[in-house]
Amino acid sequence: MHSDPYAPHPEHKFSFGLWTVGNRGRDPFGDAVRPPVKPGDLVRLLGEVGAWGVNLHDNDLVPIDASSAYRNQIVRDFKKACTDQGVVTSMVSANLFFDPVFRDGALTANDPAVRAYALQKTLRAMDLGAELGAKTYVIWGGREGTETDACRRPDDAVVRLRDAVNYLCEYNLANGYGYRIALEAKPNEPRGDAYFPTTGAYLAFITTLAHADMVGVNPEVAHEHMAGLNITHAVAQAWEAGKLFHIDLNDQVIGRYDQDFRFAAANPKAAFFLVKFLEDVGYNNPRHFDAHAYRTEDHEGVKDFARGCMRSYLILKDKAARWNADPEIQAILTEIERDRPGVPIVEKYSESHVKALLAYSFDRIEIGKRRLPYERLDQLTIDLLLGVRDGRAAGTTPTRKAP
Ligand code: GCO
Ligand code: MN
Ligand code: MN
Repeated sequence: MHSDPYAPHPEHKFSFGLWTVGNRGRDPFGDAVRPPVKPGDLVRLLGEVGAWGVNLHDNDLVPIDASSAYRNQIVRDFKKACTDQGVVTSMVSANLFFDPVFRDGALTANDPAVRAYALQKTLRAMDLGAELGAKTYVIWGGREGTETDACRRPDDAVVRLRDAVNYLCEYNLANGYGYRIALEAKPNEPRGDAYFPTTGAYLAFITTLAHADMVGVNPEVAHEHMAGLNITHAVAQAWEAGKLFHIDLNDQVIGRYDQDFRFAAANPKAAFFLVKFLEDVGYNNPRHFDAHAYRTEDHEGVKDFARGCMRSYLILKDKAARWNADPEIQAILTEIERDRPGVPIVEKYSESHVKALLAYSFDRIEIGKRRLPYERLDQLTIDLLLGVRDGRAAGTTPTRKAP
């Protein structure tokens, strides 16, 4: 019997939002093409395709006007569906973008009552998630932005969001929820301009919070691509800062509308470097596919979409292992950073180091002659990705740590 080497397992921590597999294919020009599916049935779909976790906004599960008795019934049924399917609730969030009350923003809106309502809704979403066992709380400021900057000073929005996140951290502590709060940036859509357009902007913001240790980021492939940026660079900076709490995997052609394509569907090479990075560093938080099936698909197609996200991740993970074990690739990597005897140490400042550095005479011309065979290196990568290079040589182990 052959077991599928690209089959998902719980240790991969693959998760999907109710809004992703439940997406009905509505877009600004056309109505829904798929019938609504109940949350319990979406969990069954996730169990069937082999996902580990489910994520939700409060109102993906509980209607915005539900009575508390109805809410409790829904939560009970949902918990049962999760237990039956062996699917965990991984992440929760509050929907602060759909209802008309949030048309001017939520936590940064001008009307103090809107801000207070948004905060109350978030506290209740945190209660809901805690009841379901979620450990990650995501804040995506869908409506926190503008079409015209005449409406408020942008630094007021920064202050309002800081006050709100500080408040939520206190609530998290007071209730012993143990959430890790992850901030998700997006440059635009649905607003003309969002206040925290990139992961880098949030990384800077986090350092100004009262409980900075509790707060990290949730970078999304499509969002960095929409801004024309390199997702792997953003993720690497977050990782290095100890802030990569969660990740939204999908795909997006730069310069297009907010596409939310299946992971690796549009830019497989960029997806490869991202997966390779996550695997090289040992990222072990949830891997969330925040995407949806093409509008042309039906319910079966939604399963193809979900399976495809996970399968592409695992194929790229296998390619990354091959890349790391490829002797020719590794030889190039070793050569391009080979030490040169006698060159002064620059990693750490000290009086003697600086003296040695200032006294050293560099042969600039000679140094500049080292070959940097990146054409060859990139082509080897392409050969490997396109399947004409195996990447592993028999009996070969990597000679250096993964870069
Ligand atoms: C988007 C966002 C959302 C968020 C979600 C969780 O572009 O709409 O990516 O899908 O991730 O609201 O907070
Ligand atoms: Mn998105
Ligand atoms: Mn997202």
